[in-house]
Amino acid sequence: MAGTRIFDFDRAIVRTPGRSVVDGLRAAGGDGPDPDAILAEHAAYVGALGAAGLTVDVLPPLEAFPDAMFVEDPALVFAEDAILLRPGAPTRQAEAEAIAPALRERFDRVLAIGEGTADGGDVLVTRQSVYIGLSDRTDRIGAAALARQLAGIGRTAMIVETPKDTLHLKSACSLIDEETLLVTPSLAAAGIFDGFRLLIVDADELGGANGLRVNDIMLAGRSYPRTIDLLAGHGLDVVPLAVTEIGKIDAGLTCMSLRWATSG
Ligand code: CIR
Repeated sequence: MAGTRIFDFDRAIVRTPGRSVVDGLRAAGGDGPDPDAILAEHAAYVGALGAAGLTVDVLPPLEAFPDAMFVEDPALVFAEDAILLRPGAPTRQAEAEAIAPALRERFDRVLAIGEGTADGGDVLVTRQSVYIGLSDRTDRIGAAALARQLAGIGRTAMIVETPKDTLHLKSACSLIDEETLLVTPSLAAAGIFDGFRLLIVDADELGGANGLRVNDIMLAGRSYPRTIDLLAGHGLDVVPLAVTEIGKIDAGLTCMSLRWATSG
């Protein structure tokens, strides 16, 4: 299937969470997630991607890396190319090396950034450009290195600021369609998305800003009813998914997969 729209995908990679997910990074501390409940959330997510029409390859758990189920962070993928990133958290750095063989099996060309740090969660791909958010995980050197690799494959990068106190750029925004983004109030106020229509989540549903548009459906956190209404009001076919456990380790729906459209 050729991807005709930027959110059309037919393939995805995910990774089953290990029992060590209980030690996943979390900025605010607190209790770790329940590994069985995370498995259930993950299984529902994989099922939803399958129902949306994607073939989902499931990689095995990596117990040595508590956050390895968040495969979006160590790599960025497009129809023809993959780019290995350099995760900014010390405990996650080796995840890029760990996912490299799976990418080499599936992509003709696997590029890499050679310096700095950059997490895939800080990368928002739109039709016009690829936004790279500077954050505690993505530094200027890594962002510039990624921008150079993107230029080499014909994509324009825009380096922006991830809002303070936000883990990743995509913790605060999501692609809805070619012209529309779902954003937090602070990201809307930052004015970095000129030219897009913005759907702004309620101040008490900030976590709802991370959703995942896949083909004709929109995956959204079940804990965010007003965001679900907002998305449905925009005409989207919303599939609500439980995110309570992954939320305990600062994660949302985009981070659990790498998605792409095969070009053949
Ligand atoms: C971390 O702090 O790295 C993980 N506990 C959560 C990563 C979430 N990834 C994402 O938003 N792309």
